[in-house]
Amino acid sequence: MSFVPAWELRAAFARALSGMYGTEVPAYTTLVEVSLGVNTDVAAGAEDAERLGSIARVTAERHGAIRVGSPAEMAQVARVFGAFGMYAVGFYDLRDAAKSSVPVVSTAFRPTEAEELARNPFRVFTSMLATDDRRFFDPELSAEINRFVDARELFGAELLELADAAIAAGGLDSGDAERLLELATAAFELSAEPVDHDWYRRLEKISAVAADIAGIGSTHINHLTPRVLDIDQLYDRMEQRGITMIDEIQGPPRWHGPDVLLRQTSFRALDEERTFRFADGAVGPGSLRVRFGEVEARGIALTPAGRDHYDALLTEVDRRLAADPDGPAKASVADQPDIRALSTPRQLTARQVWTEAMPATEQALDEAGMGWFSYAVAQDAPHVDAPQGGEGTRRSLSELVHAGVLERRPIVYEDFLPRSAAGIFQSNLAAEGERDATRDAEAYDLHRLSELIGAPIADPHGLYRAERAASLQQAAERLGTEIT
Ligand code: OOG
Ligand code: NI
Repeated sequence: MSFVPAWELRAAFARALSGMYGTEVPAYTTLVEVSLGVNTDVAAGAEDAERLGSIARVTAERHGAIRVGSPAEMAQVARVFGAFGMYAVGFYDLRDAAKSSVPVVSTAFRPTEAEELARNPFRVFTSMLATDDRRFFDPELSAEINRFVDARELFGAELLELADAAIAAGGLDSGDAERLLELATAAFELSAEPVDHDWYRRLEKISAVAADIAGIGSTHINHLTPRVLDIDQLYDRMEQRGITMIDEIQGPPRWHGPDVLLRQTSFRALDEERTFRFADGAVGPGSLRVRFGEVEARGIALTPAGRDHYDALLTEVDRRLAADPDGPAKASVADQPDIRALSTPRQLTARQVWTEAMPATEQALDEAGMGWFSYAVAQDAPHVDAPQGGEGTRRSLSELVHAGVLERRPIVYEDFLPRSAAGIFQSNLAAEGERDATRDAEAYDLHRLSELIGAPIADPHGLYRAERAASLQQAAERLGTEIT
């Protein structure tokens, strides 16, 4: 029997979910095909196409999303994903994300080390229903939801035990590995169990997300997102295939400068047939929209300063759009492909704002302290004098980069954007739902969520900072000089 390490389990898990999802949602298969075509073309067309990730990594790369109903369920999710070397990173409060708030707080489970990400970067955005948020749920309904959630079982004892064993050993023997994969994949399948009609519809009135999470006895992957190297081209090709995408590509605009953070787009959920159980006990067919398709392009991670700048630019885009809802004339910001998603007033405005105010090269982004980069000794690096003691043992980073001794490499953004996430949630909402903004919001942050689920949640910036520091440490050792 051979031992299967966590990263191989993770790669196999992503593949198994992809296989399962493809049979359940045929449009996903089209999306994966088109993504593959775009990636192959981009990789063949540009020398630096793999600067933000090898083609092997990007082709296998997926993120999924699940939603659960309580801290106890979140804690179990942490065990299941822990088996695959995926750990909670980041905190997202989607209750407050501009205009489209939903009653959840979220984190993402993903590998945290550069080497593990390079092997397989599978990640799952995981949301927890905030049943104690009085803007959405009154105390009675909240108690009813909690009772319902506490009584169900998302993950069986065998799965959790195997997960714990995998965490303890950093992997499993092949027999157990297979069983773990089978049980974990099945736990995220859409269940065929009849849906309690009245309960589901009652929750749906408050929020479709609440119904999706607490209206049924199981959870499910609600989308699985491939990564593409050119999302504008993908958008165009999907529309040519007759799949209507949402109006916009979310996140940064397309522009001539470096790609940063995350750009995403999606297509709406389709109605899927489900069985309902009615109040009189009768069972009958119906339909629900719970799943959708999404695709993403990833860029350079921004530092806190870069992120503040990004957020300020978003605010500026909103401000200009409020003043001029049509946006600038297309011709004034054009020189881009003729794609519907790039011609909306928001995109045109964003492009204009970015051209005015965003550092337009990787070097400028780094020098402004806005992007996360790592540094490696260049292959053809000019000779660095051996340190002579005193001042001579130190070299400044910018001096070494300018001299061509160190090469700057972008660190890819491995996380999510709350505003895009809230937008993505809308992909499967038919109605806004009801809420009373005057009632109390529960205060949640990374630490509170971490305490509730009894597992640490890493700060994304801490991880990017550590990757940068490790690269500098390694370079300093190779050069035999201190880098300041
Ligand atoms: C998660 C939405 C967030 C993304 O890519 O931002 C997300 C959900 O709909 O449950 O997946
Ligand atoms: Ni997503």
